[in-house]
Amino acid sequence: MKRTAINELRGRRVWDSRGRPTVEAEVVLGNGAWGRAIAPAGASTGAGEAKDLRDGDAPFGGLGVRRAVANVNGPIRSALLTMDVRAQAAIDAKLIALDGTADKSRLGANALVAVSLACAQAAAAAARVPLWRHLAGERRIALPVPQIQIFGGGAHARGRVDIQDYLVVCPGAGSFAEALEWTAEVYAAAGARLAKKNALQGVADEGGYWPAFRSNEEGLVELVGAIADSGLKPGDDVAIALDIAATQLWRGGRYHLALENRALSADQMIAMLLRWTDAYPIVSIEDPFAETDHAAMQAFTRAAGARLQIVGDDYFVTDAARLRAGAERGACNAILLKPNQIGTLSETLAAWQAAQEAGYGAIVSARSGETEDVSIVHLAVGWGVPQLKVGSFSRSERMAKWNEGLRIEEALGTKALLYPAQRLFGRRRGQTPVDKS
Ligand code: 2PG
Ligand code: MG
Repeated sequence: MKRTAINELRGRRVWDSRGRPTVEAEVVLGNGAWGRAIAPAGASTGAGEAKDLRDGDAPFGGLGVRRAVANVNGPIRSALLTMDVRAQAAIDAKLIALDGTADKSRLGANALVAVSLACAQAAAAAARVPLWRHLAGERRIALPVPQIQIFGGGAHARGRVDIQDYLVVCPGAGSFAEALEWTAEVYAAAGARLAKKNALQGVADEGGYWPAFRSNEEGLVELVGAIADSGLKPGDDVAIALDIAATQLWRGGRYHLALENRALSADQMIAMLLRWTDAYPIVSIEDPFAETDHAAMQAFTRAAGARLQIVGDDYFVTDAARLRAGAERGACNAILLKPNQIGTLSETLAAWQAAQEAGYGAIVSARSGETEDVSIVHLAVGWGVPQLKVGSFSRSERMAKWNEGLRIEEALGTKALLYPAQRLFGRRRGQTPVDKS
């Protein structure tokens, strides 16, 4: 048996951060090196996403993964045994062909992504390097800018507020470690503010506070207040990013803000977001419009794309072809990269490459249902993706990933350079545009 050949592949059911079943895959090589990975799961999923295979019957609300695990232990195992684990593209091509569907629904994107990532982990283990180094080779490396949720809403907090994620980024931080320090202060300050006004209802699915706001805009006011309470400068030190997840609000041609008891047309929604962008230090907005509302996505990008990062999540679903089509029509200027949205590592990489070719920004992102698996941090660093979003600053499925970033920054030593956030967000209103060279 060749040292790097796949000698064993096992699938098993484990549990995610919402207490729901998910798929873990473990790959063992001829030389005994091994890799393991766990599929995450979304709650606000795009219609174009690859499909998890769920049992659909009795236990766990139909979310069981008996069939997906059986696919790992049956057909996927048979197809991959003896393959060289270093041939990630060939492995992923085999997985895609074996599944044979456009949306990975036969074997399940949850089965495929766990296996694909476990193979990458095993290949890194065989080379005796961490996954980020295995992916980067000798390329110069920098840590990504963290995007961290402070308040959670939408599908992650039973719709208590309409906006799904109120996040912070730290354009003024000099390192990954410093960005986390500032975020820790802002997170604590935000919790204290909510508790004081009796608006704290616990934490939402990604660890951000579950807030009892009276309007969606109140979240922006509180976030700016929390940044200032921390002794940091809103906008310069710490700025705001939003994920509207607007597909969730879209019914009958209007955007429904249930909290405010009103429904906006696309034009009214554009006007509201532009007003917010003028009034608050917002540098990035994700899924500002529904995944099918191309006209609004284009109009908003035309109106605000020069000063705002506009991110397609449900809109692009980590699909290189969708990204290219979006770039063609001038919609958004950045993409969210989630491996389980498309199913394999190689397809995720293709989406990142397509983004670079189109001059789009990119953010590697976790899902709302996560685990102790920290592979995505390694993907962001190893591929040189400039931003990373893994939810809030509490709960260990989130903190495991921030902590892994700290370890990588330490391993890089003096070579650790945060991607200059000023470069990413320098087009923000009031700032001199920064030369991209
Ligand atoms: C998103 C993600 C993570 P979900 O919309 O960006 O915040 O949520 O995993 O539920 O799709
Ligand atoms: Mg999103």
